[in-house]
Amino acid sequence: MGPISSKQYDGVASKNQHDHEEIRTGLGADAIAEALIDNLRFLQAKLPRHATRNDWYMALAYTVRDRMLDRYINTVDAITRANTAVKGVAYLSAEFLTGPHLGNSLINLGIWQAAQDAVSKVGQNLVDLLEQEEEPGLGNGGLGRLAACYMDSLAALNVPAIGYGIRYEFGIFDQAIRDGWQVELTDKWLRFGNPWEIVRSEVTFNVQFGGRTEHYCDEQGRYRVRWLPEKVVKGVAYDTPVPGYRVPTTNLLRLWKAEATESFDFEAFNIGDYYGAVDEKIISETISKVLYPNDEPEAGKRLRLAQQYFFVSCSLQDMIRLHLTRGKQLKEFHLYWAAQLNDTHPSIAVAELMRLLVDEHSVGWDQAWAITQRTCGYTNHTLLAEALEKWPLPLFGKLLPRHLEIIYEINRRFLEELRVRHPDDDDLLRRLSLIDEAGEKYVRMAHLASAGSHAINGVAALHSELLKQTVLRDFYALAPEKFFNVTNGVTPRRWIVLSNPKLSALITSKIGDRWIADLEEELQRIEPFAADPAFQNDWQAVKAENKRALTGFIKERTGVVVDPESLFDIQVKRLHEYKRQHLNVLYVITLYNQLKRGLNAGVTPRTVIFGGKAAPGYRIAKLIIKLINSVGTVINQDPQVSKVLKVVFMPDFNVKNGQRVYPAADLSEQISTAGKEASGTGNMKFAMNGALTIGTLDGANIEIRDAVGHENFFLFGLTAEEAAKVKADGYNPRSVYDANPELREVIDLIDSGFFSKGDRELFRPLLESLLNRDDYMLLADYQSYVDCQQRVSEAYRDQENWTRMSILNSARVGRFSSDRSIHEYCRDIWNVKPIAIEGR
Ligand code: F58
Repeated sequence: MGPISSKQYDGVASKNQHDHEEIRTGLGADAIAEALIDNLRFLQAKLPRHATRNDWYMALAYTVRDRMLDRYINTVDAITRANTAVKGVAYLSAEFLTGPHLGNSLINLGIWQAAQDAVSKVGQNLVDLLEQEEEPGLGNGGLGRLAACYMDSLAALNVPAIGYGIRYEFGIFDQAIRDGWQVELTDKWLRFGNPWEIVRSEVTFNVQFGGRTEHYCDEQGRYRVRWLPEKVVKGVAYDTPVPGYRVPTTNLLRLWKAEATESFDFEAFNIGDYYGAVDEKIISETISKVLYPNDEPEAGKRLRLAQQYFFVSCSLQDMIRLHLTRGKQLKEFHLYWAAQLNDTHPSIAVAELMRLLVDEHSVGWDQAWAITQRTCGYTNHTLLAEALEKWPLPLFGKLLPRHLEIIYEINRRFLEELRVRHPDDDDLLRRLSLIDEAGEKYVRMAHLASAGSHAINGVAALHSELLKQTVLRDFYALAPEKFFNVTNGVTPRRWIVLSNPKLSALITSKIGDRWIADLEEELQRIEPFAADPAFQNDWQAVKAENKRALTGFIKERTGVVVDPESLFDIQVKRLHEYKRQHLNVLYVITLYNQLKRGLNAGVTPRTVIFGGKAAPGYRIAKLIIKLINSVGTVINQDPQVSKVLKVVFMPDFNVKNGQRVYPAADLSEQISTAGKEASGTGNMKFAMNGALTIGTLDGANIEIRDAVGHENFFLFGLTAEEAAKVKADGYNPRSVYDANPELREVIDLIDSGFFSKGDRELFRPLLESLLNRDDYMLLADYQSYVDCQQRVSEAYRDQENWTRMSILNSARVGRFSSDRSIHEYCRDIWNVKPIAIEGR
């Protein structure tokens, strides 16, 4: 079939050259092109000549979705027909930060080229259509993105899985920068519809809230509890297929939308209260309205607890329904389902599964508890004390009265057992209790998750160790066999193949393309080329090309013109004091001062790029953004230094922008205070794309450094242990300031109002916090960081050696593929095996 002119199709239904099925499932360019026209006509009611670019994007999305749904059906069929028990994973997460679906789906289905050809047959361009997609920002940062990488890897490894979460109507806010300050704009991602999901109007569950409980004896004389809720909300399933890379398996991301059980309260309506009748609907629907944009939880947000319970209850009811429709018994529930709790946000699952089993399905308490523990696993993502979720008891009891009773009962039995083992240790009991009774009473969600799970894991080796020594120390002493480490990973499909096609082609030209499905084993095969001049040249050319592309993007989004030949020094991540973006700023000002003093002979030109959102209520984080922009304005406009130093803040860092950023980096900033960053995952994305890291011994940095070789990593700063010791010995940041003239000059320059048009008040809160408390020990690490940056500058001047190190970084970080992480979860925690599916 030749190229299809849109004229040929105008006014004519697509000819039946292929049978209907081929249009919906065919993977060749012709079938795809026909499907585009077909979808445009029958799903979108448009003629090609009237179609906008967005219409074509939608047509392509529907076309791709059809192919994935076909595979999904085969996956389900394989599971239901298997003659042995097939255990599936339920990944419970309040956040899934998937990023745009189109490009990733084309790669995983293996139809990129065919789609490109089909799209050009209809006179469109694939790159333009990819640009159209509005990303679902249903997560805050690393935790939500990790869930998305894990969904990709589960499918790639043929592990049956459902990702369960919330279909927020508004995801993480869009960030704009006005006058250097962050401004938040609502994320209206569903504005033009979402072609990737299908609504399952028949898959709905009721979720109860509030009210009271009644205890009674049933006909058989058994003690029972009835929950008489004040309110019932309906959860409706919205499914997005998740295709595995070049395998038949296609899993589901099932997100719940909240709806009112009755759209009208007819009683209110009948007595003429029209608005009152609609009110109820509005209250119900607020549950899935908006993602909380906080980077740390705040106690006391009733709606957030309601969101958590809402999606967990729908998900567990759904799992039980699937289990029973497959004809299985509830006593074997844990043999068919592994439920992973992505942090404590879904930890109410422990109490809810108990409630469903005991109250709704009449399973005895002990058996229900055994099932619950065997089903659940808990992943912790933070050690920050302020980030550990706890709910004020009165709030909890009012919203979930039955669950509070269940938690009391779990706690009573738990403490009883403990008392037998440790009869005289009341303090231990107080520390382990699911209820914090020190002052105002709270339900401790990490304790509920730990008690109710058979496995507890941290997300990097250091983090898992610190977990055992600090926040979960008592739980570790009690049951050390429950503790695991699973170091995070990221999917190479999105973070190399999709975002860095040129590097992918170069790697494939040397070692074939097996690395995409087996990064850990295969990627190291490029190592022998690290010192090969021709390969180095090609490697450099790819990086240069990616940097030029980012240069254009920066110009478009910020107006700043940067030098693509300078060292691209990048820090992109959520804004948080522990991540220390302001330490980076202190260095930038140090460099500026050096340049002003005329120390620019042989300088390495640098472009320092920042990106990341601050929680809307986090004042100091927002002030750091303002500081970055203020420093940038002064430096970028200073003719004496701006040729060799530029500072840019890229607004609205998200998945889509990440895909442009990681491939263009020379230097990856991973500079958190040691002991504070649980793992980090951006660090892995940078290294895979050939950036060298400047970093502390924190989170997965430690493992990355061990993997790439210590000589290929720029290390600085105190270790977690040293930092703890310095603090314990009475850390005094002001004495560091007093003793270091270069640091003093930097702080004094900010203090003088030099970057704030003479306003000496603006940055005072930041400086005061640094000089008086410095909780995150920036001043303690300052000199070590500056010295290390100096080593970076020198190293970059030897381009041949830098390129060799860059290649070695990529070659040696294969183990940070999320495929490896998922393999470990399957083996150590879930006891889940891949399924065999016949098919494409
Ligand atoms: C992040 N946590 C960790 N939390 O900070 C990071 O080190 C780790 O690599 C990543 O998880 C994946 O394990 C994180 O992103 C959140 O975004 C939560 C959102 C909801 C409120 C509490 C924080």
